[in-house]
Amino acid sequence: MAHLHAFATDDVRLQGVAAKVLAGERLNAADALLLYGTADVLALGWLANHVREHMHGDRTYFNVNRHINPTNVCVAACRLCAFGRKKDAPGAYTMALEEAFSTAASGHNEAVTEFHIVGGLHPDLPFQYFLDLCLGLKQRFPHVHLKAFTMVEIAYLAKRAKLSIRETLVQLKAAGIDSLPGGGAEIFADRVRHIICDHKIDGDQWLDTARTAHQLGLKSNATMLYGHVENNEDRVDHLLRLRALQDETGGFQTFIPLAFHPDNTPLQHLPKTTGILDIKQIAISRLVLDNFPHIKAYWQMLTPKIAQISLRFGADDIDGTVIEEKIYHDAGATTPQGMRRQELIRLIREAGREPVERDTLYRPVIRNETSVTVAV
Ligand code: V47
Repeated sequence: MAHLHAFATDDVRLQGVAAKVLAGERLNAADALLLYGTADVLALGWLANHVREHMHGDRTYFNVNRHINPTNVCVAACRLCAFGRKKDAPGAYTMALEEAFSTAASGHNEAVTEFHIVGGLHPDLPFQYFLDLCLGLKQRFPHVHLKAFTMVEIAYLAKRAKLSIRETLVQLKAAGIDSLPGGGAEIFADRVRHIICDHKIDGDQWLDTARTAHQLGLKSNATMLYGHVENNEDRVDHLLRLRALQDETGGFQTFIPLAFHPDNTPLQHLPKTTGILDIKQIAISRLVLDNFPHIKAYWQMLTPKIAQISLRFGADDIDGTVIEEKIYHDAGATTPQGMRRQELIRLIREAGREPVERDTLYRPVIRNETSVTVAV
């Protein structure tokens, strides 16, 4: 009850939602829409922070990871994307396996604990390439977690290999993948999907693929791309569909709202997201997704400054060192392509939080001069 007294808002409509949050009750679609509609971001942030501190205290997670994008060749021509290229287009690339292994090695001196591997839907690369990629990485870097391939890539590989989604995931798991990233979810609503990513699997297929991964014991993340042609109803629908699947499987670890970067995409006429929308989206995600353990403020997308502020508006994770980000930089992001461990720690400390280096499964990583161990 002490908290009830601390909560204050000029927006009387928020009081009902606040009472629910403080009582630990689940929010519904109408509540979520009301949160999008409020101008009282401090009250919204206060509530999200209340939930965040209840779940995690001051603990704020980051990891030391490296992104590997094996190819930007992609059969889909998503209007949201500036990364994908047709096979013969200028700038198209596909890494030979040895190239992917040396790319992986080039971040290894920071003792990365995770490779984040996503790429285009390449029309010719055989399924075996992806199995060999995972096997080769595991052989060379046995302690590094492979967070690899979005649900969209999994569905495409399955189609090309003429395998079920389940069998595709079983074989990739045997080859070394440990979990899946959250990309490709975009906005589930068909109307929006037709505009921004017409050739991708639809929302239900994305959710079905995630369900299958979770059933096989693979954790995954989930994302939502916001700030383009979607409306608040589409955002709420997206969040509620994720929450429903999480009730069923418990397989999601982290939700990552991704701010749309329009530059160099066919949607470049659209304005960029604003700081207020970014902060609100973090807070609403924390409040609506009550069954997601973590909300990530991905600094690459949000900028380090907004990501840092997010740590007091509901986010408990700031992603990692990244090293060589390509997808948003092709779309005009001006953030650095990577960040040192010490810099991430400074951002977190200055937000009054306690930095916790984690592995991909959120186990604390303990470092000393000569070795890295994961506390279990
Ligand atoms: O699905 C593509 C997005 C996603 C643009 O799981 C764009 O830990 C903004 O999912 N502007 C891939 N966004 C990245 C991703 C991700 C990132 C960090 C961490 C994790 C995780 C996952 O990037 C795509 C799409 O939604 N994207 N183009 C663009 N122009």
